[in-house]
Amino acid sequence: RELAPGAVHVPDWLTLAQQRELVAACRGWARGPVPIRHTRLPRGGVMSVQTVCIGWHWQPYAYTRTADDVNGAPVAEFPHWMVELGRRALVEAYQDPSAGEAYTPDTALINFYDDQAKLGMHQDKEERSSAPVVSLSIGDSCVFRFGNTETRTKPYTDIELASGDLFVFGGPSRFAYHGVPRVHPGTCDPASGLTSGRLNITMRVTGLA
Ligand code: MD3
Ligand code: FE
Repeated sequence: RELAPGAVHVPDWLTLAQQRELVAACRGWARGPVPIRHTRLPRGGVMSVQTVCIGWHWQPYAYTRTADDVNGAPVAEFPHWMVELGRRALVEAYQDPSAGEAYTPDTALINFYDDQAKLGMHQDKEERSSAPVVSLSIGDSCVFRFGNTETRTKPYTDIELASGDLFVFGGPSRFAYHGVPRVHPGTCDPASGLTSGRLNITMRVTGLA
C-alpha cells in the first residue's frame, strides 16, 4: 500500500453508497456557481480534463476566491463533511488515530475524465502548505503515473486506480511529479453513480487566507 514514503494507496476505500453521494455532490458543483470547464492554460492550450473547484478556485497557476477565468463568480464553499472525510482518510491511510487532527483541507479540485482525457506529468506547487493531498477516485479506472520529485520523466511507477480508491500523498511524496496517461473506458460500475468516465476529487490545504 505504501508506494513511496508518504504515498499510500488504499484500494476500495469508499463504499458504493459513499461513491454515489460524492457523485451527486459533484454533479451539483459542476452546475454552479462556477460551471465545470476545460481549464485554459496561459500559453493557449486547453486541458482535456474538466475541472470544478470548491473552497478556492484553481486557475493555472494560482488560487483565487472567484473564478475569473470562467464566470467571475465566487466558488462554492468547502463543506465541513469533506473536512471530516479528509481527516478520516489520513487516519486510515497512515493507520494513525491522530493523523487527522491537524488536517483542515480548504479546497478540492474535482476532475472529470471522459474516455480520451488525460493529465500530463506535473507537480502541484500552488499550495503554500506541505500538508498531504487526499485523492478519491470514482467511475472508470485509470493508469496513474507516480514519478519523482526531480524530473517529469523516469523513474516512475504506473498503478491502476479504480472506483472507490483512496490515495494519500504526504511527506516527501507531496511534491512528486504525477499524471494520468489514460483512463480505461467502460470499466465503471453504474452503482458508483457514474455510467461513464472517471471522477477524481483531490482535497488540499492551500495555506491561504
Ligand atoms: C501526488 N489529479 O488534480 S490524483 C490534480 O486523478 C491531479 O485527477 C489526478 O493530479 C487525477 O492535480 C491525480 C492523485 C494526486 C493528486 C495530487 C497530488 C497525486 C498527487 C499532489 C502531489 C503528489
Ligand atoms: Fe496533481
